[in-house]
Amino acid sequence: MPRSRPATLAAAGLALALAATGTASAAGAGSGAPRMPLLATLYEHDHYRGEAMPIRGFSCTPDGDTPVEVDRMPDGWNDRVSSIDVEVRCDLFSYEHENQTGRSLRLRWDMPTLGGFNDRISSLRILPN
Ligand SMILES: [Ca+2]
Ligand SMILES: [Ca+2]
Repeated sequence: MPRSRPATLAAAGLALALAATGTASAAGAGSGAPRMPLLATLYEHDHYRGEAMPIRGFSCTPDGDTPVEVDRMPDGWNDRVSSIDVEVRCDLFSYEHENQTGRSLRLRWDMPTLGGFNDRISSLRILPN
């Protein structure tokens, strides 16, 4: 009887170790998984300065990939974007309001300034060009 207790504790310790390993490997797989291609990078200030927000999704190839739509900007990014780096093969439509409404601006290449769209962008759609 005195022997069964340590055995039970050892088994419990093993189960804990396995659980911890499982959690760690799941997190590792997540961070090590291949990333979606970069489609565009949005910047807080003009000329690609300040905080940057990358947008990833299906690559901009014309073989049936779904357009990437950002119906509303992530927290802190509404009406903030001042320059955009658009990856080759992508067309980026930026919109004044959420859900691709309001005035729109089509960007086919990098834009160091956004003119009338400065600090106004509230949604996006990205298509192969
Ligand atoms: Ca800005
Ligand atoms: Ca807006």
